[in-house]
Amino acid sequence: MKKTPAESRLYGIVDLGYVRPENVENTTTSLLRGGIRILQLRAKRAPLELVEPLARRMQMLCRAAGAIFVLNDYPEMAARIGADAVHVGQDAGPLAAVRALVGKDMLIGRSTHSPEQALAAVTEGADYIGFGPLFPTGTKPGRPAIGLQDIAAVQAQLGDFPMFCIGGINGDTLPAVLQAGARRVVIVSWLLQQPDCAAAAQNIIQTLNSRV
Ligand code: TZP
Repeated sequence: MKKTPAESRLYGIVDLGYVRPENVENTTTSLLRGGIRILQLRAKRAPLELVEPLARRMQMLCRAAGAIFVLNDYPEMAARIGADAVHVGQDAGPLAAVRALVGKDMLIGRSTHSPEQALAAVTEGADYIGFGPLFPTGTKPGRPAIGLQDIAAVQAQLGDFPMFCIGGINGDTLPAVLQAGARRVVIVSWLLQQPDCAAAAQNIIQTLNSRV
């Protein structure tokens, strides 16, 4: 049965901006141990010959844990390695073109930065969306923060469609994000920088499950 992102409230990203290639496997294992069931490899500016073996390894680890593995940015590679999902930005063109590359069974996620983009991505056939950055973040430098004010209205229009709020979310900002109507979040740098990221993920998931 196709795994669904809607089952997850916390989405993790192994970002090579924070994790050295030789630590990808350990970090993946820790995040999965912490209960994350949708996990992305984000490898901006890394050579493709480095990305593909890391993606294959993460796909195997995620599969063994029953988690969704998402490859950021590379639909052809995602198709080649049999990734569960591919995540693309606004610059990837129409989702129909991405769908043509990855086939009918792969999940497609799209980054969105406004209510209009969020609704458009869903109309175009995204299986989930990212919505943000809510706050300024060093993980996506130069991208203006969109704030919290549109979360509730967009989520209300989408029903329980999986919209993952993203950007600058951490243990301190999470309560305000939930208060603003978020049901699902992506946390990148904060989680990766915790001394025990499995325990940190577990705590966040508990908070999400009790508050949402
Ligand atoms: N897209 C919008 S914000 C962002 C991405 C990939 C980065 C979020 O990272 P962090 O470290 O959780 O702020």
